[in-house]
Amino acid sequence: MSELSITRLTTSDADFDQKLNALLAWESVSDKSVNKIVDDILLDVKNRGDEAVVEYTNRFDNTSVESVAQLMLTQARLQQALDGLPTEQRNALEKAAERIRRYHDKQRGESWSYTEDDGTMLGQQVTPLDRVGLYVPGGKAAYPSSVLMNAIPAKVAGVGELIMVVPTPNGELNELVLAAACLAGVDKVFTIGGAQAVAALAYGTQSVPKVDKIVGPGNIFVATAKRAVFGAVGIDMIAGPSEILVVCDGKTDPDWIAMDLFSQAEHDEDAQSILVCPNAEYLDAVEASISKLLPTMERQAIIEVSMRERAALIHVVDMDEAAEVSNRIAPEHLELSVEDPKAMLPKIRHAGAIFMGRYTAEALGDYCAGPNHVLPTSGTARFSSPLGVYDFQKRSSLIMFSEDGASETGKIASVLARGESLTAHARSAEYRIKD
Ligand code: HSO
Ligand code: ZN
Repeated sequence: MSELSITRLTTSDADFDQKLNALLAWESVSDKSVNKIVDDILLDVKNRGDEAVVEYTNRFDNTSVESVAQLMLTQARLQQALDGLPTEQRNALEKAAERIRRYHDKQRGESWSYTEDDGTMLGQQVTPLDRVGLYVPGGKAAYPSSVLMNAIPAKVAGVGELIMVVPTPNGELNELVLAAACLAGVDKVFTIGGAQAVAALAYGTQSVPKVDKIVGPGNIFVATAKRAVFGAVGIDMIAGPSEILVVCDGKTDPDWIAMDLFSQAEHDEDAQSILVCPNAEYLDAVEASISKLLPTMERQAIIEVSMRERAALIHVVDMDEAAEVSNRIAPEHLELSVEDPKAMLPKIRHAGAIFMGRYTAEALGDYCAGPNHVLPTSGTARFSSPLGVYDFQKRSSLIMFSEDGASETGKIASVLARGESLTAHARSAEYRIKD
């Protein structure tokens, strides 16, 4: 048993709001020296292409290659990784991929149009992005599940070419990551990472094709590089540390809840796990489970820091107040560990993913439930959504006027254009007005 004191908050405390704000405060570190290093690398790769990519890769990943060609993996190599997996792992990866694909199939945006009485047609055409770059981190945060979660929606959207980059420190490849890339249908893989990989994708080099959008998580160098190339290419959201908020009615096995809190805490010392409950004794019971289970955890050191620095047990008056607190936090993952989660759902307005009922462990969502595990963090669920097929598609407006439609609607345009003193606009519309 190891005693771990976890922050306790009570909504009835006069300073609850301030305490909650302090608990949630998390600034992504933006470091001037990192900005400078990244800017230099971006410019160098932009100017010198492959040559710079090779130099940075040899320096940062401790390799000794002579060309980018040596940093490219063939489809046969990806297939070999998949074929080499133990059967149990291969089956699990295949089942997860199947479930993720099935869910994302529903998200495909469809083109539409309508025709007005005079024959004018208006609509929206949905098209996939031509080429997308997927960044996969090396080392500690190399998650094959994230390869599936990023690559499958891109392929479902119909992206023409999906290019994955993954650093291989000391030349070591992660077989599970390659197997996931094979299953998800990644088209090309370069074993490069860091800001140099982001630059290669954003600007293109002699060997690395220029992409239209870069997705996937990375360390501070990667995140800074992605921010810097935004505009030249699209990027996905810049993810903060993982978070979980459990809202519980006090009737779920406390060990289950303790482990659910650990499941996100084990990602990172900065991860945040919060439990909200109207029953104070239940909060004590979960705290006891936390102390009991902590020594059994392989990642005890990370979990301990995360729980000590960023976790909280929040006592609320009732479940309505629990929902209010949840909406204020707008968590990445929300577990509704209650008897009737469907009844509670209408009260929930902001959350990246909502895990409903006592049996729905958030961990299933991380791997194989089907929905995406790339979710808005740090309260951004107030205005953004999970990664999805729609992030790999774009929409073009369609406008086709009939002769009669051009004449009638042209009169409106003409008046408005003259109001703006834009005569060419007005006359362009007026040419098409019938006498
Ligand atoms: N919970 C993480 C995703 C992940 N979990 C990957 C395990 N592997 C961010 O939502
Ligand atoms: Zn996770």
